This record gives sequence, C-alpha cells and structure tokens, in this order.
Amino acid sequence: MMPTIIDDVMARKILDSRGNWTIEVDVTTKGGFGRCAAPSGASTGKFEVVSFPDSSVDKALLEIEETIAPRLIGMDSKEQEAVDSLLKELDGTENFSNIGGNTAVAISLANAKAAASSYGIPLYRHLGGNSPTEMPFPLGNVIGGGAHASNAPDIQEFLVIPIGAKNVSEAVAINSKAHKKTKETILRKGKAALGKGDEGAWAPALKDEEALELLFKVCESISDETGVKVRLGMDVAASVLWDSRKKKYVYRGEKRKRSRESQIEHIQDLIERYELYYVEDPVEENDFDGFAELTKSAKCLICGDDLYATNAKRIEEGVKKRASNAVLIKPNQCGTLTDTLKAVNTAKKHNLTPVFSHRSGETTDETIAHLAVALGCPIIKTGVVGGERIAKLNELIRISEELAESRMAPLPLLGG
Ligand code: 2PG
Ligand code: MG
Repeated sequence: MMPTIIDDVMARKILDSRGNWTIEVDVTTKGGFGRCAAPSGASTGKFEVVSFPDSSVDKALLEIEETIAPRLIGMDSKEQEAVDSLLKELDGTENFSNIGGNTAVAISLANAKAAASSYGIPLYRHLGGNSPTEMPFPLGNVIGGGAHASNAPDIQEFLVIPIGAKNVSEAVAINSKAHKKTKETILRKGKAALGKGDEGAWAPALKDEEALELLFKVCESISDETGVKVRLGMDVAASVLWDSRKKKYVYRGEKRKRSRESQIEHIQDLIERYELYYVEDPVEENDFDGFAELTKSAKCLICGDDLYATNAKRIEEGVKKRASNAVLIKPNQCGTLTDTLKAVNTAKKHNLTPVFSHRSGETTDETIAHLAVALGCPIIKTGVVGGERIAKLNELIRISEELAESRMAPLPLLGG
C-alpha cells in the first residue's frame, strides 16, 4: 500500500487575524495528513491571482467538494506538480478566477504537508532534502501605516532585521525588544491611544520620517545594549500611494503629492539618512525602470512585491531590466507550490535574494517557516508579535533545534 496516495480532501471556513473568513484544507493520505490555511492581503497587487471566486469562500468550498476533491482522491500526494497542474486545469484560467488562488494554495500546500507526513518527516525536510542547515533572518514589522492602519504613517511597514544575530532565538528576541522599546519611545513622546496595525506593528500618529527617526534611534540603542547589530527596512507599498490618473504618489500625512522623479529621489534620500538595509516596493507595480534606477544607486536590498507577484515571468522581466536585487515570495500571489518554487528558483538563478513573506491577514498556520528554510531564503518577513505571527517565528525556533548543524544564512550586501 502506497502511504502517499490521497484518500480524502476536506475544506472548511475559518477566521483569519482580521476576523474575515478564509479557507482551510485537510488532505488525508493512506499514511499521513496535511493541513493548510490560506492568508490574505490588504495591499494586494494587480498581478496577483484572484483570491476567491466572486470573493466568496463558500463558493470555493463548494468547488472543492463537488469538483476538486473527487479528482484529487486517488492521486499520489508526492507528485506535487501533477496535483498543481490539475488545479490549474480545473480552474481553466490564467489567474485562478474560477476556483480561487487561495483555494489552490491551501490545497497545494496541504498536499505537500500530507506527503511529508506520509513519509514521517517535516515539510522542510520533504522539500529541502537532507541539506537545509541555514536559518532565515526574521524581518519584523515594528511600526505600521498605509493600508494596514489608520491615523498612522503613509508608508506601510517600518521593519527591523537583526543582522548580527547568531541564531533564530536571539534574532526573534531582538526584534521583540525593538517592538517593546518602540512602544516606550512613542509613549514618551506623548502619543496617547497607541493602536496596532494589521500585522501587530504599532500604528502611531507619526509622519513617515518621524517613524524612521524614532526607529533608527531604537535600533541604535538596541545594537549598543546587546551587541547585536540591527538595521532598518521599510515596505513603501507604493502602489497604494500611486494615483494612476494624476500620475502622482499621494502622501496624506505629509499633505503632498510626489511625481515619479520626486518619489525616487525621496526614497534615495531615506535610504541614505536612515542607513536602510531593505526597501520593498519603493515605486508602483508597473514601474520596472523606477525600480532599476533605485537598484543602481542604492547600497541596500530593493525588493519587488507587487512588482513581481511571485510570478516567474515577471521576475524574468525584472532581471532583464535590472529592476531589483530581491524578490518577495508569497505563495498565495501565484496559487501553487510549484509556481512558488519556480519564482524562488528564477530569483536565485539570477542572484536576486528571495525574501519569504506572510500576508497582513494571517492564521496560525506555520507552513511558511518550513518553506523559507527548505527553499533556502535568507530572510523571512513575518511580523514580530501576535499569535498568527509568532506561529511562524516559534516554528523557526523548533526547526533550528531539529537541524543538527543549523546556522544563520549568509545575508547579502554586508561586505566581508
Ligand atoms: C506586503 C504584505 C505583507 P499585504 O505588502 O508585503 O506585509 O501586506 O498582505 O497586505 O499585501
Ligand atoms: Mg509589500
């Protein structure tokens, strides 16, 4: 009897961290079991696949019960590409608008987990073989704004990365120290009623540069206190700021608009002043040339999220135009594990750093911790606090404990 043969596929509605319904899928094989829940974005890119058919989780459930599950039962879960091709075939479109990309991703990843479980091994080993030893650095969101909060900065995420951490436990502890110290510092400035954004980051009534200034000082003092160097990053999520009709970036907090040129200069200035290590989506999702201008001039990671939407073809286009030196990887932007692997491999082949990422709407699903390790991504962006964020961070701690000779992955652009 083959332990990896699929016996049953079941789906249900569960809540995500924003209190919205999402889909969770159970795949049962003759010898194992895999479960995965799909996340959801707030600042979703134009080039992402469609999340749910007609935005309805109920429709997706029906689709699974009536059409998808009967076809999957009897297939071999270790044939991941065959499973993913079937999902595409049943959908019949380019962007999963019939069955939903979230439906597809939950099935695809639950299937991989079921195959791993049938062999009695964890997912990171099933996908990464015996070779994974390198742990990703957690890139954590400490102050939030944009589409993830209100009465907060225009820029969506102000991030920290503990580049000097020697292991995962130290890394997550440093990020949470930064989160705590940021709160104290904001409150000392007299900003009352401090709320949080969707990813557990503080959402203060600060302007972008005030937030950067504050976080820069927090990182400096933590580096001094602990001896672990911490650097800053940001996700501008510039597509959200972009007014395509007026052809301007609209900054509500600054009460001003910026032309494309002014936006590029502004980002260059912020990179220098705050010694940023990481900048995501500095310009809007169609502007490959704007990305390229920044990548050429900046000494930091310039990462494409909405620009690529975890799509290997768009990454190839970015390579041709030298648009970025890093690529954000979110499986539900493309819908299957096979396409996620293609995106990571395309990035790696061209020396672009793959950065694995959560979404702003998450569940306690821990799958992306395994994927980041298995696929050799040196950075994982997955928040700092909150049950749905620490689910991934704590899983990284468990994985590093299991790996006999684990060490932190080498980070790009640090010289040496
Ligand atoms: C992003 C993500 C995750 P969302 O823009 O990188 O932080 O946000 O899931 O809302 O797209
Ligand atoms: Mg982003």
